[in-house]
Amino acid sequence: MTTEQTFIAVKPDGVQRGLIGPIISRFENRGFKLVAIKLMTASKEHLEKHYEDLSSKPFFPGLVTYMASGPVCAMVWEGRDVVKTGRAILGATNPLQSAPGTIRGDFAIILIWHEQDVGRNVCHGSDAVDSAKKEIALWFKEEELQKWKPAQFDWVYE
Ligand code: YYY
Ligand code: MG
Repeated sequence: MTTEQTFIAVKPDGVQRGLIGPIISRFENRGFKLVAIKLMTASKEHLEKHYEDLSSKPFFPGLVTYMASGPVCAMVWEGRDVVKTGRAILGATNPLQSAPGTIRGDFAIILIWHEQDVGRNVCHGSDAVDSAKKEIALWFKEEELQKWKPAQFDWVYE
């Protein structure tokens, strides 16, 4: 049995638009297990750590300010290949390129009068197992991660 985990966060635009429920459903529908969840307004320092790999990018200050502008719904999901599958469920970074059927492809708004709206892409997901571990440790304490076996487990996994 795998214990791979990924960090998923509904961004401030997703929380404001009432998309926490639909986003949780997409992960539940694939049989993934929710092991931690909280609503949190993160500090800029916290978000600078979260996005530290992007610190040299021109959009970094705006990204951090935006992510700190309201509550985000931080979650940890567990299951086989959940990091890669989570990215597939999420869709491409740029809403213009995210395919229908993905979270971003279905929910991210394309603002035609705006040059740059990549940042308002509704939801974050870790891009690799290592970054998932780092992000989970940044957002959650070990004791906040629940250990439980869903009743559907034996129906989802052979
Ligand atoms: O992992 P993912 O969120 O799909 O993209 P990243 O390349 O890690 O960038 C993080 C975040 O930064 C992205 O979700 C939106 C924002 N962003 C941006 O505002 N402008 C860009 N040109 C690229 C990314
Ligand atoms: Mg990323």
